[in-house]
Amino acid sequence: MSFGLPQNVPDFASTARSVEDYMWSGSGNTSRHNSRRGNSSGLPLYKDKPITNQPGGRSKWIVFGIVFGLTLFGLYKYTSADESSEPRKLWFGGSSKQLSAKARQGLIKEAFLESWNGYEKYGMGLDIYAPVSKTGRNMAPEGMGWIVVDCLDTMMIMGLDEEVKRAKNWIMSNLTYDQDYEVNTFETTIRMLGGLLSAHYLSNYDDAYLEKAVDLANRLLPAFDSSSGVPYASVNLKTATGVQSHDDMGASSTAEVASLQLEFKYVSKLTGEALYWEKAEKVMEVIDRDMPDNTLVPIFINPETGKFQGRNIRLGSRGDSYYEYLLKQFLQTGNRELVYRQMYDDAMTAVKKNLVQKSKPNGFTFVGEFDSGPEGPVSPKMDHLVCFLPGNLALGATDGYPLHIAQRSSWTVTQASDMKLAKELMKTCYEMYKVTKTGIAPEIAYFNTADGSTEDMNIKWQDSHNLQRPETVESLFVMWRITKDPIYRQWGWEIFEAFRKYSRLEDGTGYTSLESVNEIPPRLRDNMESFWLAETLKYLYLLFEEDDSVLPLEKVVFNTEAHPFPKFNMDPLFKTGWKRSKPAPTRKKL
Ligand code: DMJ
Repeated sequence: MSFGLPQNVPDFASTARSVEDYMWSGSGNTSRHNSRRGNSSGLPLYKDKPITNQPGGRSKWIVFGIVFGLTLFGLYKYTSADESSEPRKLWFGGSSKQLSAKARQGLIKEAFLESWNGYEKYGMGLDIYAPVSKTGRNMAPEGMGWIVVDCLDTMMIMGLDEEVKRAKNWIMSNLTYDQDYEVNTFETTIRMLGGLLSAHYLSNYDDAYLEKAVDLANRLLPAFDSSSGVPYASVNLKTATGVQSHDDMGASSTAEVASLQLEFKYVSKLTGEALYWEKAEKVMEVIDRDMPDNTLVPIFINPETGKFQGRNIRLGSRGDSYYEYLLKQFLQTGNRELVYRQMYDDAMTAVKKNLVQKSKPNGFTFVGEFDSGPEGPVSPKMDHLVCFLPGNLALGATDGYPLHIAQRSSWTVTQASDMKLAKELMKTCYEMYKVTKTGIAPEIAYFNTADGSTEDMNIKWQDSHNLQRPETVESLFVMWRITKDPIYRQWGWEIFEAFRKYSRLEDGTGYTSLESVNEIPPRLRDNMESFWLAETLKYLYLLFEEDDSVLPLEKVVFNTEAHPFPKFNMDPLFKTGWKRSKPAPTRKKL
């Protein structure tokens, strides 16, 4: 479990370098993101109200000048996020429509700072934080740095240098993985390993983060020591033993075993050690061997047999990021590993054929589920988690390039149909927010497909909570970058305004989850998920980033917890070590 110095420093092309240079050069650090500067020149307010020559004498002009000046100053204070982290009353009514993208970014950054400052003051270092009662607790005996590590790169992206320094200091002084504790393999990989790797990347390769990351990766590796190579749901970080799930008859979730690959392959690239790569890609080979003919996979897989378990198929919980990582594995290594592209394309074809449906009366496109296998009916249930899909489809159609550029090279029927579906689903995900009383989406919605329905979706009471999830704003960010259609920024802003109105604590010390999005005022649920800081606010912030060279989608891949990694060249050390077992038509029926 020892960490040696990286043997192979990645040969990132200048394209990826430019991202780091932007983040950390004089033009890319805090001052670059300083909304104070941006607002002073960027606010379009009053631009349509020129001062005209009217009667009234000099004193009238002086009074007007003072009032005008004070008004501008007031607006400037309202929208400048860097001035202080004190709570401030913000009106999100009609006037906010006038705000520039820069000003909006400032307000999103302010929401981040309120959340982080509250956490830092009342719960610094704790894994679970309850912002209403201002209490928290650890998961592992000495803590996992769950929130600190997960949100570190958001601070870097927002240019919060002082906060980054304090967070790094906490990590380096307090965080140890040498703990006799069982962690969830997937969550620890995407949040902690992913967070450390992207901090390493965005800090211009600060080895302190890499050293922690490799220590953690080594402690996670025993999770893959099952008979099949499919990882166990959990792993003990000290005793180096994988632990089978205590529920679900020992099965691991399909999304969980197939959403570790970006992280482990990047560790291989950074260290030059093939072991991480091999363990991660082996899982994909095992999945492919047992894949049913329609290429939609059940949400459980047994780590000992390597066989799928059960007949539940969905793109929501336990299924979601399997489909996301099929595409992103292909993108991460520069479109070289065609096997993942094929698996992704097959899966999307099957999703369109089997699970995509229209609601009544307004014809919203949604993705349903199979509760009992492909022969059974499609359940019209859609988790908010599925809202990663519009962005993912757009990413797959364009490889992350702007749409007009992607369309210039060969633009196939499949690409066009993926893009169309992306737009339709994006609208549906937005509607999941609009239909509720708070304007915030529930965890799950049920769509109506019967003639005569008066509403497109129903939200059951038990599904009406909100955990500050990121998927819709994640997709909005991707859709904006790819299409440049301003509607996606507008929708993202409305969603932010709703969070600002209903999830924010009145004393300005943070944001929290809700018991029901259909209750006014909503009862607060006393928990802030780490992905609020790591994903939701990061994607919202990037949605209003004016400079497209900040984390460009054609050059970076975001892991499923919104941690950006650079795309990289596999040569000379790595290659795809397996081939697909059979073409789709000759596969078994589920
Ligand atoms: C995050 O941990 C990740 O985005 C994961 O893929 C799904 N669940 C949460 C956010 O909702």
